[in-house]
Amino acid sequence: MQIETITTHPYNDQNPGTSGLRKKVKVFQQPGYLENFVQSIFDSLHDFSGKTLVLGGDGRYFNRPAIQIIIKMAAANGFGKIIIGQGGLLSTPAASHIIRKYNAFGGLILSASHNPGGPDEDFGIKYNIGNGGPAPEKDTTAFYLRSLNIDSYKMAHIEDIDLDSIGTIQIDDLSIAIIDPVTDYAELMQSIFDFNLLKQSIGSGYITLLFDAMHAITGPYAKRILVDMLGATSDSVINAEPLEDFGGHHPDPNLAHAKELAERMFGPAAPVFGAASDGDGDRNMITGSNIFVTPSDSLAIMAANAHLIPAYAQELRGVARSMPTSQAVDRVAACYNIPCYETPTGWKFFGNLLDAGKITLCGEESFGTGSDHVREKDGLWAVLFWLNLIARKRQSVADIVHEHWQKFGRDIYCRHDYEAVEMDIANGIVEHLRSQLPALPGQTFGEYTVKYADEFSYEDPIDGSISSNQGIRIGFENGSRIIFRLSGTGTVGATLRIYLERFEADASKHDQDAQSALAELINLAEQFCEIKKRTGRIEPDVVT
Ligand code: VG1
Ligand code: CO
Repeated sequence: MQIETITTHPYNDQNPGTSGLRKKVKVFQQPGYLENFVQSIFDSLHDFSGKTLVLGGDGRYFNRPAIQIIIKMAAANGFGKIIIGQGGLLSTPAASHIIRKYNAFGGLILSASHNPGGPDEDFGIKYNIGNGGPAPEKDTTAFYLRSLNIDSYKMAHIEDIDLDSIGTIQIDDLSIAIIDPVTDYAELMQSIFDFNLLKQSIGSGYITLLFDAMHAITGPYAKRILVDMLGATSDSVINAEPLEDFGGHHPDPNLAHAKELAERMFGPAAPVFGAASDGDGDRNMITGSNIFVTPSDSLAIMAANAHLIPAYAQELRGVARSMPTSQAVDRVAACYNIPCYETPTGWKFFGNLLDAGKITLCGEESFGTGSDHVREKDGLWAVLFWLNLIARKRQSVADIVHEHWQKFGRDIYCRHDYEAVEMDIANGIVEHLRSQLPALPGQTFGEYTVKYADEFSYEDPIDGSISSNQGIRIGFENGSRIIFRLSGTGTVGATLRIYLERFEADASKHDQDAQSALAELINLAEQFCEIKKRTGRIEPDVVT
């Protein structure tokens, strides 16, 4: 195999964010841009000669050309085997599983997740380590530092690979396996959930369901598992064909973007269960007939009922949530007397806790839930978890949620996102918030007295690493919280996220609409951060 070393010039903006490097496709198409970043990753890793790399993406625009480039680079850098999903497709949780199952050295996942796709939209790439999870911060920092002074990358002279034919291709010492992207993952799901019970419940018509794949990666997975294996009708999966531009929509599973699903779930004759997943298949939105389940509640409900799921019946070791996720799961952990960890935003912070066996379930408010079965959040897993619960409990989604609130109280919750805010204004808001923190504790605003006001910093309990500046928190004596964070996944300007939460113990008040129940906190948040005043906007772009 002939290997060429190609001279390059560094780019100064290849610092991975919350989940890999995300930029506009046009940025990735600059000469050497993708190559620099991939070579920076390989240069920062050690001892992978002859080992296996897993490779796949969510099928968005630029997925295929990027895969052809990465194959040539992985070959030139000495990998012995590359496992690729047919068509260049692998959902993020499936990639995580395949890395683990085949003892790969690591994997490259090509996705910008819920961000839109197409020639003028977003592309992304992230590296996952041998445990199947996102590279920890020490690695992503190393990739970035290397990218700042890289001067060459390596490419092997091989033909483009046929990504659509399953089978193994041998080129000198390199073997390239094109595998079915769904089979291994479907087997894993079968080992976790009660598929016989699910088949009965769906086959008998007790559970009717609707799954919106949003023209993204979960289409083939949902069809195989929900339709072929569990017997759901074929029209139960909508927007099932992965498209390079996701049909021109944001593959973001929330009520605003999964419109058709939302209309049907809140319309007459709604199915029992409805769900959607995102671009790369790691997020989930859970709904039932006329009810939306917040991701924070979903995590808490899963933890409270995990004993009903075959894989978790024996033991729930502990749980974890990202800092801005509501405290609903904390109440379950306290009741069950198991540990509950609070981590910064981003799945990479759960990896050590999962590897060390400290936690079984974890989740984020951003439509992400998962368990120790892989090292990523997992959209279809969450769907199957809920279906299994409905089948076991013989209750509707609404009944499951209300019963949970009755037992544990309700953490009324919402998130407001202000997108594409000018960088200077966003930085000004953060500075302004920071400057108020020392004086806030003890101050009273209406029914809210500030208990603490700080910037979240996390010390990893396993490796002792410290991650600071992970969001500004203002906590009140009554347990309510307002949190401010700048997003680490956007590609235009800055996105300010405001997370609001208030606990309600009184069951007679559980049916309130979150926006009205949180109105006073929403006003307070504006008083603290002045986003409307400073940008002239009148409302958030997205409310979830
Ligand atoms: C967002 C979410 C975060 C999630 C991340 C990746 O990050 O808030 O909880 O882990 O996206 O999810 P940020 O920095 O924009 O708030 V995915 O499905 O985009 O891989
Ligand atoms: Co995602």
